[in-house]
Formats: sequence, structure tokens, C-alpha cells
Amino acid sequence: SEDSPAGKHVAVFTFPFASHVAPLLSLVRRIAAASPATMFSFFSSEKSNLTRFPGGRRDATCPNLVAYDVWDGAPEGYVPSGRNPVEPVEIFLRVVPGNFESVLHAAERERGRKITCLLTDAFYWFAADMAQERSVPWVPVWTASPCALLAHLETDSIRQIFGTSGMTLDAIPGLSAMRMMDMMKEVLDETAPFPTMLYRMGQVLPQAAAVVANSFENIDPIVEGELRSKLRKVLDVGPFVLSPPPPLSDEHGCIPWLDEQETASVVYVSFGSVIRPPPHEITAIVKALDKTASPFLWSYRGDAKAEIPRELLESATGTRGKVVPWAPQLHVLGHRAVGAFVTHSGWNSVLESMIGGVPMVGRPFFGDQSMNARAVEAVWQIGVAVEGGAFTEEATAVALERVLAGEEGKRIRERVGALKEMALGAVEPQGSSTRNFDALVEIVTG
Ligand code: U2F
Repeated sequence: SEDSPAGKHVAVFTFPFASHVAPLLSLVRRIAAASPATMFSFFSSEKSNLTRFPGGRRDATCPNLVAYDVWDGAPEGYVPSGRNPVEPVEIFLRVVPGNFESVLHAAERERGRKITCLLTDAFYWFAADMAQERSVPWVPVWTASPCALLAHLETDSIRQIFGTSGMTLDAIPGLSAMRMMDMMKEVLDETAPFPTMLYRMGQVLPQAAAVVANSFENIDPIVEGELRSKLRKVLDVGPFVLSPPPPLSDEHGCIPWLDEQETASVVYVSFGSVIRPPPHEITAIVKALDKTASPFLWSYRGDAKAEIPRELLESATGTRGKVVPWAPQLHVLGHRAVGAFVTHSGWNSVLESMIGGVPMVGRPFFGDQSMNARAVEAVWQIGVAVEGGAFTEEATAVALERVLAGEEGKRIRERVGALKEMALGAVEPQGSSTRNFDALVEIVTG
């Protein structure tokens, strides 16, 4: 019960931006369901909690989970411009860890139990100290790709190579397929707040009791081996999105529309939750889709009618295209009609494309996306990057043809099919992610 001081109390600190909260919350709900006597206090911004817990701060699905609002640092009425995705993050970083500390104390008082474990977004370097002060385990959750995690652990070596010998990382095991141009600018930047946070994270992660990853064993054995040698414990419990898969919610009728299309013919276009490509790139994509005569489904952030040239939109949507504000992506990528995914290469999107067995055309924008796009092309060989790094009509059409047609397209589909099997196998009852999840529950609540 909540008055028993001897019981366990896990504090969860989320990073309330992009696709960080949803995967962590679904993981925490699973742990909470597996350990009903343990209390979970879930700390996130008010804005994020309002969408995740619309019925109040006690979770409807997990009675042992309560959400708490932490201050996001923003002045009253602040609206992010959307042009610089890092801006609200920098505002938030000015007020950590004080915003978490104060609400943590309040939660301990309210629930009558000191915390016994700190489960946090891996970004939060300060949680290492907080956990140590309290003599509780720190369990960070890494929501991006394993190769990006490795780059943060290897930042000092990468900076040295950058400063001296040139432009490839073949000296760093696990990153040898990466070129310096694929490296996140955050790894090279030594001063801005977001990169500084990532650098400090890389320094303290080796202290963590275990690092949880949204990944599955054998996805990239060399990277995995390197991570294991640098961290106390790595627990791959992904893909998170499969445990359990989200229910289908299809208010814009994507699935019935796909049902009408030929197998492996449709190009699905989406750039995740934060990115909006510039207008000239949007136009280039539409023209390339027209040129390759590909039917397409586009999850469009923004005002499609105002931003896509009207003649293009009409000729496209009139015949072969469908533009929606949001698509049930996992289900779309799992549909037999989808033949290619034009993506910013965010980690969740890459995993979902693997799960659907769909080849990718990558156009990375920021953060780990460039490394992910490179790994898709050069390590797994399950897609191609848009030549030149930005959408042009020509480069996009070439990339689409490479993945959709011919021998190369066929081999790409075979390889992504093999990864799909591996991902699905990992979350089966005897799979490695299931086993690792049990170990995680033990560490967090044991
Ligand atoms: C940040 O990623 P993003 O949120 O921009 O992109 P993804 O990691 O690809 O996640 C997007 C999620 O939103 C879902 C989609 C993914 O689970 O299925 N979605 C959807 O359901 N319907 C839509 O119409 C559009 C999207 C960051 F930008 C990346 O670099 C990081 O890799 C990532 C993880 O840390 O976070």
C-alpha cells in the first residue's frame, strides 16, 4: 500500500520533446504492470502530461502510476516557432535539475515513500549524481539508435579525429561505416547547451546500473559489443512499439485507401513529429513522385493546401496520392501495399520501417538522423540516402527507383525482410527483448 515505507518507489524523468515521452511511458506502464506493488511517479512537462493523462494524473491503465508536472522553463504563453526544434529544449535545460528536484520531494511526501530507483531519459546526466546521493540505482533509457549512443560514448575520440587526420571514423570500432559528415553536429559542438548535455551524458552513462535501449540484440553486433564493453549493462528491450503494438486509429482512412493499392507500390512519406522540410524540398518530392508515377501516402505536418503548389497537389491527390495530417504509421508500414518509406530517419521511424519490412529513402535533418540514414544505407543496406543530402527532383526520383524497382530493390527488400524477422523474434515470449525486459523489471523493482 502507499503507506508502507518499505515498498519500492520508482521515479521516472522524461525528456518532454519529440518522440521521447511516448516510448518511455509505454515501457514504464509495462514495468508497472509487472510489479503492481511498486509505486511509479512519472515526471514530465504539464503540456505533455495533459495529452498523456487527459483524465487526471492517476494513470487510467496502471493504478500504481501517478504523473507529476515539472516546469518546462518557458514563460507564460510561449509558443515554439517550430523553425529551430532545439529552442524549447534549451529553455527547458536552463531549469534542470531544479525543476525535477522540487517535484520529486513533493511526490515523495505525497506518496509517503522515498524513491528506490531513478529511471530516466538517458539525456539526464544529472540523474547519475541524484541517484548516487540517494544510494539508489540509476537506469537511463536511450530512445535513439545504438550507433548514436556509441558516438556519445566516443565523443572525445571523434573530436580528436576531426581535429587531426581527416574525415572517416574507421579507427573507431562500430563506427567505421560512418563518415565525418554523418556525425551529429552535437558531437562536434563543444559549447551549446544541448550538445553539452549529450557530452556530459556520455561521461556518466558508464556509472549507470543498466542502460535500456529501444533496440534488439543482433541488430548490429559490432556496435552492441562496443556498448557492452563501455557500459555496466545494456538491456535491449525493443522495439518498444511492439510491446504492445498501438491499437489502430485511422481517422483519415489510410488503411482502406491502401487496401485499394497494388502490393509494394505505394510510397509513404513522413518526417516524424518535429521536422518540416523547406518548401522547395516539398515541391521536389511531389515532382519526383509524379515522375516515378508512384502512388503515395503523405503524413504532412503543416498546411498542405497552402504549402504544396496547387497544380501539383491536385494532379497528385486527384489520381494517385493521399495527404493526411497524421497516419497510423506502424500499421501503414505494415501494410502490403507500401513499397518505400521517404523518411527523416528518426530512430522510431527506422525501427517501424524494419518491422514493416519496407525499404527507406533517407533525408536526415538533425541529431542522430544522419547516422541512422547512413546505417540504413551502408550497414544494413535496407535503403538509400538522397544524394546530395537534400530533396531535389532528380535525386529523389533516382532514390525511389533504386528501392522500388530492379535487382537492387529486390535485394534491399530481402535484407529488410531478414531484419523484420529478427525484430519480431526478439519480442516473442522466448525472445531476447522479453528476457531483457524481465531483467529490467528485476533491476528497477527488485
Ligand atoms: C526524434 O524523432 P521524431 O519524433 O521526429 O521521429 P521518430 O523517431 O521517427 O518518431 C516519430 C514517431 O511518430 C509516429 C511514428 C513514430 O513512432 O510512428 N508517427 C505516426 O504515428 N504518424 C505520423 O503521421 C507521423 C509519425 C528525433 F528527431 C530523432 O532524431 C530521434 O531518433 C528520435 C528518437 O530519440 O526522436
